Amino acid sequence: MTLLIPVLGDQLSPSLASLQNVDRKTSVVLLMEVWDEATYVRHHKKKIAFIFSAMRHFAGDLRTQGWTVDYVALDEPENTHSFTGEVVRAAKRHRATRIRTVTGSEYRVCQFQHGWDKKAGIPCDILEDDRFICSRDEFEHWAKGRRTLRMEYFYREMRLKTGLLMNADGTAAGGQWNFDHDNREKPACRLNYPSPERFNPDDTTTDVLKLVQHRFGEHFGELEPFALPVTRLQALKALEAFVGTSLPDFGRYQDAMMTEQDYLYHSSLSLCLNTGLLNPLEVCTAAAEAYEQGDAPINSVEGFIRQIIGWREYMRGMYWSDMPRFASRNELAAHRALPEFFWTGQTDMNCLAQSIAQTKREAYAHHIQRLMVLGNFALLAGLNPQEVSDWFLVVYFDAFEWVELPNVIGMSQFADGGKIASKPYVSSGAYINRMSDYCGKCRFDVGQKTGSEACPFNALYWDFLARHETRFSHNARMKNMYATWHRFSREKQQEYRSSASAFLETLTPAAPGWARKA
Ligand code: FAD
Ligand code: DLZ
Ligand code: SF4
Repeated sequence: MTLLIPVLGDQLSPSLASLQNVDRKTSVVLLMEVWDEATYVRHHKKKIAFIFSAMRHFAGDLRTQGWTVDYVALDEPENTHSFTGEVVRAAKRHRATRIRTVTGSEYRVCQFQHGWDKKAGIPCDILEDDRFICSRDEFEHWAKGRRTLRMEYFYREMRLKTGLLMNADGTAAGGQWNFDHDNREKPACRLNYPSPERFNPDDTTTDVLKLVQHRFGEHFGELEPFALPVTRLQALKALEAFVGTSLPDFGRYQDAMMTEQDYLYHSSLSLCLNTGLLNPLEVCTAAAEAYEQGDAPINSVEGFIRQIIGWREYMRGMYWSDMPRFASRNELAAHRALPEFFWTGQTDMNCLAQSIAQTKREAYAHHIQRLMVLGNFALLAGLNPQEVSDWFLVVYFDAFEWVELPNVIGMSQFADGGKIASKPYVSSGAYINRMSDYCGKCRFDVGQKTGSEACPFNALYWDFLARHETRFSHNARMKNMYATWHRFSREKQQEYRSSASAFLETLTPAAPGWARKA
């Protein structure tokens, strides 16, 4: 009897449920590089290289631990290039009598897994993914009967559940659940910024880089230099470096954006978390220990832990609560095509040009660049949320549908009608100017409100509010904005709206085929 254990590209954890309590001698672990996964959207070259290299290293680690690993490389002639095709082929090759797999993180992949038993003609056990802090059932239970599903309340439950940053008497460490009001600073220009721990490519990664350049050379983004962590050991080093150097200032500079400082005080650990090289609880425990030892302040540590046990877990729950409909939600009826500059980076709007150039170079932008520059622009301009979502899924090294979709469709584009965000994340140029150094080097003037020299965010902001007045004017958190809008004269309102229209007409739509094959 042979047990076949398919391990997917984001399941690279030694603690994976399917690898526990089985006899290694009668099991074969299957890892598959398949064309379908690398091209269902045309992922950033760095992202493909990261996943393939991490998969190959993980296979090596498993072999060292005594597992038999069947690794199907992309260029293997018999490769059918789909998960299902490879599972069926491997089941035959190894005369497998049973399949044991951990449920895929994405709806699309789960659909495939549910067909494996029939297609391979043997039973297939699909195990829960216990690398999350909150199971899907637990989230459903939390959500049941609640009128609104706000992250903050979910987060408090996760604090209680994990005991992270909790005092012995059950109160929150530091006397508050949330320290965000301390977290809005912009760093002085001449500070010495930390940079994340990076690693020279070894022979395995060098082979992968050649393969990706050869097979995916047309995909978006720059492949080299490539220095991402690709093993668990490297991921642990990156975590240690983050906790030692960036975590203490993570909180106060969390919302800041600086030219050529791609990471600022952010961890860039999302790719390690999302592929399983790091476990969310070990990352949070390392941060909590830094607080307990007096090495990092509470506002930083609480803010960081909230992102992981709060936002990350909450987004997963929200994704599963509304799939598959979530993917096609478009509550604000936004239909404008994604502009070409999202792919080329060629725009005079410096905040967007900087964020896109960095995305091309690193396959990374931090949260505020994603939310308040790129997402903000897309929402104000009324871009189609599915095209925006495809862009985000392609370009970031941490983009897997279960976390990308709720962040884009829900949090950023309000296309879920406000299930995730209590109000749309929109701002004029003033916010970007306050939190970044982008505006000083922009050809547009952030101080001008309308006209061809004015920062486009200014007119777009008021145009958005006017377009959606019926929906948002009764939102308590937006009353002040509408009060200001109504204080404007009719002529001024008209000027804003015409200025926004004139700007929107200058946008060139992207040619089809950038995100998905035309
Ligand atoms: P840090 O700032 O160091 O935060 C620590 C960790 O917290 C991250 O590594 C991540 O695991 C978690 N985290 C923080 N915010 C969120 C969030 N909103 N949702 C889920 N986890 C969060 N995150 C992804 O992992 N994949 C995506 O595809 C993705 N797409 C996004 C799209 C948009 C429009 C927005 C607004 C956010 C998106 N995020 C996504 C969330 C967040 O921007 C990234 O997790 C973060 O920028 C990753 O960088 P970091 O590791 O340096 O994060
Ligand atoms: C994103 C990705 C890519 C580019 N390639 C592969 C691959 O060849 N093999 C694999 O197992 N996984 C890959 N992935 C991740 C999957 O698309 C998907 O996100 C995960 O299986 C989770 O559902
Ligand atoms: Fe962006 Fe406007 Fe500032 Fe230019 S002026 S960088 S477009 S916010």
